[in-house]
Amino acid sequence: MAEKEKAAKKPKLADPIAASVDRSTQVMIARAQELGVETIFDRAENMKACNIGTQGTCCKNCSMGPCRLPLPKAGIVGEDTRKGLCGATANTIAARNFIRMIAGGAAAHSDHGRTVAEVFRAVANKETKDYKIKDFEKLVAVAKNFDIATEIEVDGKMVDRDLDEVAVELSEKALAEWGKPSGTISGIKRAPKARQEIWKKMGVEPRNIDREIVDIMHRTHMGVDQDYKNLMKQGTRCALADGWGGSMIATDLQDIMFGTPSPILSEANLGIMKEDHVNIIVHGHEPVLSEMIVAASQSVEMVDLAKKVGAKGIQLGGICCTANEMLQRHGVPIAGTFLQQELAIVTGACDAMVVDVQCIMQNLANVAACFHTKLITTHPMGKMEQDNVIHIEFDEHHAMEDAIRIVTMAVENYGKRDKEVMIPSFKASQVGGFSVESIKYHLGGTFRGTYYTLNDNIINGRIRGVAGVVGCNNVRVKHNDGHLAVVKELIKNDVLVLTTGCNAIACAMEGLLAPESAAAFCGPGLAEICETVGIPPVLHMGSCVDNSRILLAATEVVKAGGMGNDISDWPVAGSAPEWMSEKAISIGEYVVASGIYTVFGVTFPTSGAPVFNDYLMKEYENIYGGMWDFEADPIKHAHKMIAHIDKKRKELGIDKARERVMMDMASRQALEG
Ligand code: BF8
Repeated sequence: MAEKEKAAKKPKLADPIAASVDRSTQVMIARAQELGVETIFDRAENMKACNIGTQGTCCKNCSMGPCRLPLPKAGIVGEDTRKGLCGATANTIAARNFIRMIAGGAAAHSDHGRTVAEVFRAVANKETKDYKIKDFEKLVAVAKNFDIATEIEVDGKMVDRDLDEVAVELSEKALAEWGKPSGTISGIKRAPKARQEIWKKMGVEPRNIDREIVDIMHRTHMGVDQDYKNLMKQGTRCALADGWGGSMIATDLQDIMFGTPSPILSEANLGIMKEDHVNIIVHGHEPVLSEMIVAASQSVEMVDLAKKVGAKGIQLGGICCTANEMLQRHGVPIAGTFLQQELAIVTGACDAMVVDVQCIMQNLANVAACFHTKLITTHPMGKMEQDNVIHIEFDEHHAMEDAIRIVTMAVENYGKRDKEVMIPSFKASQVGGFSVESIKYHLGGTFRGTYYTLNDNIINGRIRGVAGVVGCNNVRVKHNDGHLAVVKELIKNDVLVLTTGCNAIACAMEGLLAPESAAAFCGPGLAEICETVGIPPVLHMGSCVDNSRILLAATEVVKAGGMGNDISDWPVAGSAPEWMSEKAISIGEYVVASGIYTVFGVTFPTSGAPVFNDYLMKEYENIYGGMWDFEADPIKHAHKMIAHIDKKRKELGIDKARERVMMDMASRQALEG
């Protein structure tokens, strides 16, 4: 083959500087390329996304297709006559695809919730000694949400009910949420009354979690629902079953068993790995596994074993939402975001990577094969076909035993490192662990235990509004660029940011989760609040299932008063600047249907069906008070959110207060000058 032809066939390599804004990621992409190890960044250079699929108008729900309905270059002029073989319109195809994404996302979050509920049932029935109830106060609070009696009458007096009994009843009632034959899921009762009325009127109250997912798979089968509005109604019902159901149960029961998070200091980025320690990276989503790995790796027995093999200790680190779970409850440092998973192995210092479910790239096995790293799958649902992957199935009935086996394997692998270790030195300090309960305490001021002070500072204009910025990385855009640009623009404009998922990790790596960042990045009003209270301007609220915490925080704001009677009334907006997963679509839909205007970046999967797209982005506001939006440019993205926040301030009549605060600040600065 001629040299020229050979060069033409050689796969392209990513430009590390163009691929990420994060220096450790840039360094490690270059290192991978130097070692000839392929990563997702290189693959993205060689495989382009399909335009029609990206726009949501490719139907492959039967074998007569796929029917592809590309958007004409000049847009739709006149009537949209595009249709598939069966006659399905672009709206029908895009709506079917969209709600199938919701079903996928809701299934992932909710099945995680089911696993947690099953472990909780084993705890309640004393079938496992490895897990215990840590937060009894939360047990009682959650039980009340399920209408479980927490007091009983004895001799005419009300006394506390036995908490073991309460736990057993709660475990049964929680598990029933997946399949109860009548009624609606319990979680929706926690939303403001006005919101519940909207859901009732629209007929979108979820019946049970599993049913809403199955319903979507049925109605999107060839030849069933062919009305995009009706399809979306079910999409909403399913997404609400995720946010106010499966995800919320996951968060609540995890808090009961593993502890409700409160602010905790830690670090983030690949620089948390240590050359002279055994490094174990835990990656995935379900904390039932990582809780045991944390305990096992801190045990004297395991630390002694590590010392015996010549290491100074055991360094745990997390990737993806497992990282967020271990951070918020134990302060375990975060090694990186979704896009850094392969790079953690490329350091040459990862002695074991332990994975469970969701957001785990199959290419990890190929990368691990180039190093000494043991890649261990632990979930019956998440195996890999490659021969070098070890499967150790994790079970709550012998959880600690499994964890010790895994940690021992990592320790014994320490001496087998076969490539020069290269750990980038970059890492940042962070404070994580802001639950609904701990925010209440922090912002409570003299009125400890309420959101009154937060409301007060929104009303007086120091805080312009609140934004939930969440979601994934997407290799189609520069890693972390969108996340950081959106968040920095928001806090610069006095918008307090609540974050979860990979956005939280991106912010942590940039130092935005450290209280000192307030002085450097915030507008004067938000900086003043953060400095007075001692919080960062970006509050880490956990993993992606913990977006349920954001729903409940929004509800607390409504309850605290002064800003309308529904979530859609107050100055709040949502964002996922670099989304990629089906879970993000499910989250987006339940957030929007809960009344929050939400902007997505990168691309939007209904853009090929303009009528349906407008339904989500315009008509939705009249139905739910919240609506979808799309903006790829991060600064415009942030300003769309700020414009919505300002619109809500105006509607509430609190826009003048903010002008006064700004004037005060200006006059103060003039005086100081
Ligand atoms: O559930 S943000 S890339 S890690 S899907 Fe995945 Fe997206 Fe990260 Fe957590 Ni959420």
